[in-house]
Amino acid sequence: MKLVQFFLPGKGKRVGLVRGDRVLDITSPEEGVHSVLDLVEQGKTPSGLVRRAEWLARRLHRKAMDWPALQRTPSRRAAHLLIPIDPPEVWGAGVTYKRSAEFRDEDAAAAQGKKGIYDHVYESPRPEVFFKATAARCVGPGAPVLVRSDSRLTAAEPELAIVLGTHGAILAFTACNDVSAWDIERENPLFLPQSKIYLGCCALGPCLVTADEIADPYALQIRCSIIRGGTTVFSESANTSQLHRRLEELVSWLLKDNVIPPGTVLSTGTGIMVPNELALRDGDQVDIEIQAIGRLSNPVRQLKS
Ligand code: DO4
Ligand code: MG
Repeated sequence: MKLVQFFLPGKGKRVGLVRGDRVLDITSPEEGVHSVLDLVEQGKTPSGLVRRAEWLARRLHRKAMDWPALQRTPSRRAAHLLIPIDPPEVWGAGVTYKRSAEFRDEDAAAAQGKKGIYDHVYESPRPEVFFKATAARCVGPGAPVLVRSDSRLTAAEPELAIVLGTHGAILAFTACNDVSAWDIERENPLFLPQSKIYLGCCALGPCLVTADEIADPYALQIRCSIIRGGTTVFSESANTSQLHRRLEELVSWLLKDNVIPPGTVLSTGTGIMVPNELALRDGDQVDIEIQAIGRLSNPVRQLKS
């Protein structure tokens, strides 16, 4: 099952169930369903979430929306997609692909003469798990991801993300752009939170795909493209088969002596490293396409100091 949130002029945020090319509006204030997060909190488990959404779709006979038509640039005047969940917390896992460890170690060596911290994390039983964002710092499809005013080298990090329920159950999947200020991270590892957490640092979407629909989460193709002035200047892919950790392993480290609210998103790390020369610029567009999930597309804006 695919779940979305969309904006409807005059009505605001709606909850949608995608069926083929149609989107059923399953918003139900009477049932306490104003958002996908409400549905996640009520559903609790993957099957509970699917049952709850199906039940609402049967009960409410509303006119369906056109799925392709919702995928347009956000505007107050037209229906469009919103972030598929307003996550109370977003966490990131890091250095979960060999490519990420190698690339970051080469750059750390060039910047500080130190090599090996990323390789250590890649091999270590303990994964890198970091706090990434709250709903207010995240954007949905078509909304701008931001480059910090004090960064000159911010990169897209295309990642598979999971949505967690109570006790860390994997409820659904989505695409995440873990936008990161690499120059700040590289200057000193202690600056990582400033590289990762700021306004517009995270994009999620276009939809949530419930866990029952992803037969093998370790066999998903991920492609990232950067479009500049109408030309695709970067396009590369990775596959979640290259993910060095099991999803349950990442979740169990996140939950170790930690409490996370239902609807928390955990992004699983990037296997695609964009070359430094293609640091994000104002006006770029980043497309992240994940098999079985769809395409998350966002423009880029550089914040001015
Ligand atoms: O340690 C830096 C961040 C790692 C990360 O975000 C990733 O590998 O995706
Ligand atoms: Mg990342």
